[in-house]
Amino acid sequence: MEIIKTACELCAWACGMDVYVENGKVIRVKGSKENPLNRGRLCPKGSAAVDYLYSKDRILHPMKRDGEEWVRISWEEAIDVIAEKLKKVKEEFSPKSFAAIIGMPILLGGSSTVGFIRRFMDVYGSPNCFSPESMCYRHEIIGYILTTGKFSVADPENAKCIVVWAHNPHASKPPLAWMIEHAKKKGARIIVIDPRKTRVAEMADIHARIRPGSDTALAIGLMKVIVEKDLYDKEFVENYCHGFDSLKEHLKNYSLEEISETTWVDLETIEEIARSIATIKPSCIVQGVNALDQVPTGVQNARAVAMLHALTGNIDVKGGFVRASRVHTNSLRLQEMLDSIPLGIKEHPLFYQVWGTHLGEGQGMYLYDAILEEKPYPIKALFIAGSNPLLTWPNSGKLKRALEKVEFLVVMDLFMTETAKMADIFLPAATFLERTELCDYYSVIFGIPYMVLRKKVIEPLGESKSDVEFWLMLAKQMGYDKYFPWNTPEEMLDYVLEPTGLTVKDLMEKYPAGLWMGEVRYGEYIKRGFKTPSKKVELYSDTLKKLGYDPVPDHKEPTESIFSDKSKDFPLILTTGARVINYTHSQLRNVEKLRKLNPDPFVEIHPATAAQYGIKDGEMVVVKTERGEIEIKAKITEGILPGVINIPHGWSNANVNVLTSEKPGDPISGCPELKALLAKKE
Ligand SMILES: Nc1nc2c(c(=O)[nH]1)N[C@H]1C(S)=C(S)[C@@H](COP(=O)(O)OP(=O)(O)OC[C@H]3O[C@@H](n4cnc5c(=O)[nH]c(N)nc54)[C@H](O)[C@@H]3O)O[C@H]1N2
Ligand SMILES: Nc1nc2c(c(=O)[nH]1)N[C@H]1C(S)=C(S)[C@@H](COP(=O)(O)OP(=O)(O)OC[C@H]3O[C@@H](n4cnc5c(=O)[nH]c(N)nc54)[C@H](O)[C@@H]3O)O[C@H]1N2
Ligand code: SF4
Ligand SMILES: [Mo]
Repeated sequence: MEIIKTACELCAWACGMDVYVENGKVIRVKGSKENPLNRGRLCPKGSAAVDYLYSKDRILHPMKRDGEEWVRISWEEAIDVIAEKLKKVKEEFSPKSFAAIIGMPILLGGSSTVGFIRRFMDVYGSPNCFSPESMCYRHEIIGYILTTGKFSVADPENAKCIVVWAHNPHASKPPLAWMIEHAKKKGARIIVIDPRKTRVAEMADIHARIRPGSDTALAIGLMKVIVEKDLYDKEFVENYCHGFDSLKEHLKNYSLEEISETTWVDLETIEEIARSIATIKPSCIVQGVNALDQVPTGVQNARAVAMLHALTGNIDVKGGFVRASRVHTNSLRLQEMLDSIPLGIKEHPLFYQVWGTHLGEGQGMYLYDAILEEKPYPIKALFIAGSNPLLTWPNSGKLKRALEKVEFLVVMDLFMTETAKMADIFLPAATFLERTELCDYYSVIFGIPYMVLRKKVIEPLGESKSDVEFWLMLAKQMGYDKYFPWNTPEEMLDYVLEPTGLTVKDLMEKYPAGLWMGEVRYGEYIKRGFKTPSKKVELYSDTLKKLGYDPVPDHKEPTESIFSDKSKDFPLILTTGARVINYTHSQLRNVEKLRKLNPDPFVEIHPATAAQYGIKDGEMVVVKTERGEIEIKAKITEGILPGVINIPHGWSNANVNVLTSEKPGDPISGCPELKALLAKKE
């Protein structure tokens, strides 16, 4: 029996995984003790990796559509058909008429996997690459960069006061939950801001049960207390912040009473949170991965989080808001294509780049109309790899019409997903246990400067192939050899790794469990300042002002506000997508031991709201918004606020995205609103 060390990819965090292999078959998996993140633990999803790998539902050969039927084809035929079609689209329309949606598993393949697909598109001439970052995390990155010039993360492990804001790590980020539990044992104060009673809320010292979509108002309230009660770090603010006086003026526009009414958080709690983060040192705010993004103030919420760290003197200090150095590798992008603008960027330029830092992709919410209305130009060929947008992207009804209209749809996946069912060509993907890739993003998600090679622990099952292998084959067929001189994904990885002085062989043999690739540097700004135009933390943003956005975060009601007339017809606040531990988005419903833990989709309803409508626990109810309706099982729980309902995403039999809208909600980033909508019970 061989034990191969790799990194899990069943959700976003890359826990170290020991894989036990016997005669070319995976027998079991365990958490790697050496991994700095999970230190030997795995969550239920990671523990079920063997069932996932050998699922009977996997499709292990390419197929093409023939009317209503699927016909099995060879890889050669699939590549021929795809290459032919791509050449035609380019000749008859424009290279821009080819678009790709890459999903979470591709993003988690590391910078080289994403970079490789982007390189193909660069050579072909299309900038139109999209990912779930249109609605996740990117907005946080933009907000942090606009404020401090860099992307930082909270350091809860070393903090004495931890604010967990719109985040449910016990379901969504177990390694973080373990860190917070540890910090709590060491005496850290835990503050949770969430409308729902999550597990971390249950162990918290303060739980602010906020009205969904009103977080910017709360952030303003916290700043107001900190500034007006003289609790801020004067030395840091005087020397390292730009626009303090403007912020101070802005805060005068609000009263704490108004903020309390807007947020449903009482005055004492607002004051207590503000005092805690300002006076307990070090303190940090762990922002959730998407909930604060998916509102009209998505980027501004992240600005507010960064600003609160600055006002309280917690930037670049151990236990505060820190940045780990990143691994420097060769980029696979063609630099000359960076100026070619994808869809949605004319409308949201900061989504693409901030002060010359390219964040690199289109705003996917503009893809719907590009396909349906052919505006500003038609999209004729669409590739979807590692994503199930029919369940995970908003406004499924409209997206379905778009997928029906697009002339040529290729889907690469492990399973016949709802999205794959619409494809012209299906390509069978290999899982993370059947391919080699670089997992080089621990520093971005946890501030841990660590890198590990995710390894091919067994040969791909059937005819499945890794995504990179497919794009490499297609590149050769298209005659792009000059740009793709590599024969295998491993050769490409050696090129990417060059600046590190390491090779795939080194990572396999010398550092199988991974290695530290840098350090967390504290107080760097003292020597260098911040990488913003003012060289300071920008409490007031001239960049935003110039582009016509609010220079200082300002509260905006969700487009569908409970205080608007629409609430007469749709009186319930709907928040969507809260994670459960055993599933990742639309995945893993077919793994029996995970399904048993949570067999059905549900809508969480408070007992008082249920009583108002006469709904019993377990009863099927119809939930409706302006976009559509779904039938779903009621789960009555004190865990949600009265008047608010919560529906997880990713279920084909009760798809919450039938209810959501793809309309860009955040004017800066174009993020759609998925966290505060209005709904009714039919
Ligand atoms: N098991 C599992 N883990 C995952 C994933 C998964 O699908 N399954 N997905 C991964 C990905 S890609 C992501 S983005 C992360 C997301 O991980 P998280 O950021 O933790 O996301 P959620 O669970 O959607 O939301 C966290 C909390 O935000 C609260 N919330 C909802 N609306 C609001 C609001 O308006 N204000 C405030 N303050 N709180 C609100 C919800 O009640 C919920 O408890 O999880 C990652 N990890
Ligand atoms: N209403 C609502 N919708 C949401 C959210 C929400 O909070 N509310 N959250 C959003 C967020 S934050 C995110 S990140 C998105 C995620 O959206 P998606 O990225 O679409 O998420 P998944 O459902 O995980 O889809 C991944 C697909 O890739 C397949 N797959 C797995 N491994 C591989 C591989 O190696 N190669 C290939 N080619 N395929 C593979 C899986 O079988 C699965 O079908 O969902 C978003 N959708
Ligand atoms: S939290 Fe679970 S699914 Fe996510 S990487 Fe770790 S073990 Fe895998
Ligand atoms: Mo996400």
